[in-house]
Amino acid sequence: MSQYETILVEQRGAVTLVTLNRPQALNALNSTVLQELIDAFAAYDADASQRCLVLTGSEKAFAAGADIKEMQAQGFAQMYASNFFGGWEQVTRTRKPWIAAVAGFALGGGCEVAMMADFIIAADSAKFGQPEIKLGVTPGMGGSQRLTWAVGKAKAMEMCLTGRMMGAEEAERSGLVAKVVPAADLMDEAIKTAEAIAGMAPLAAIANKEMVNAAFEMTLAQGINFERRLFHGLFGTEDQKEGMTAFVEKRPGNWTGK
Ligand code: CO8
Repeated sequence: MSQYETILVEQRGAVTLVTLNRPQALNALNSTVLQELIDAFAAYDADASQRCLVLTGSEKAFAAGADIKEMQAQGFAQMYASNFFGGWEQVTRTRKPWIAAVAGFALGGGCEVAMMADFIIAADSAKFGQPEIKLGVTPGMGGSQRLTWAVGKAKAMEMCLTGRMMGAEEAERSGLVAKVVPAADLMDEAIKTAEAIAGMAPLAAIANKEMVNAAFEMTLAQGINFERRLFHGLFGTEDQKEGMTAFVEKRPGNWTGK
C-alpha cells in the first residue's frame, strides 16, 4: 500500500518509478501532490539502493498544469505569505538522477515539472505548453526560465505569449526533450534508460549531474574549473579505481558508491 494519495511509488530494482495519479484532474498539481513529491523524492535521494528515478503521468496527461481550482480564489497576500509552490525548489534539489517520461499533455506547471527533470523522454503523443497567459497569468514554476534555456528566446517567447502547444517532434528538434518514442514504448524506454543510469558509478552520476547543471549557473571559466575540480575529486573514490581497472581488465565495473 502506497502511503500517498495522489502519486504511486514503486521500486523496480534500483529504479524508483513515481506516477502522478489524479486522473480525474488530468494530474493537475495541487499542494498535496507537491508535498507528496517532495517526500517521495527525498526518500529516493536518501535510499542508497535506488540509483535513478522516473516520474511519469498517464497516457492522456503527464500533468495539465497547476491545479487551477486550488489557485482560483487565492489572493496576493495568501500566495505571498505561503510562498505558494515555493516547495518545488526542494524537488529540483534532488541530487541523484531523475527522468521525466511524458505522454499526453504537459502544460503549465506540468511542462515546468518535466523541465525540472534531468532530461525528458517523450511519447510521440506528448504536447508541451505554457498556456498560463490564457488564464491571465504567467508560468510560476520556472517555465519562463527553463523553457528559454531549453529552446531559446524565439520559441519560448512565442509559446508563452500565444499559449500554443508544441508536439513531441518539434520538442525534440528544439532541444526540449532528449528522445521521442512511440507512445506504447514510453515506459519501457524510460525504465531501460533509468536502469542504464542506475548501473553507473553512483558518485559519478551525481557529479555528472552537478556539472551539467553548473553550466546554467556559472560562467564558462567557472564551470570548467568546477568540472576539473570535481573530476580530480573522483580520483579519491574507490569507484574510479574500479572503473579504470575494469576497463583495463575488459570487464564491467562493480561499483560500491565509495
Ligand atoms: N487544474 C485543475 N483541473 C484541471 C486542470 C488544471 N490545470 N486541467 C484539467 N483539469 C480538469 C478539468 O477541469 C476537468 O475536470 P471536470 O471533469 O471536473 O470538469 C478534467 O480535468 C478533465 O479536463 P477536460 O475536460 O478539460 O479535458 P479535455 O480533454 O477536454 O482538455 C486540456 C484537456 C486541453 C488539457 C484542458 O483540460 C486544459 O486546457 N487544462 C488546463 C491547462 C492549463 O491551463 N494549464 C495551466 C494551469 S496554470 C499553471 O500551471 C501555473 C503553474 C505555475 C504555478 C506556480 C504558482 C507559484
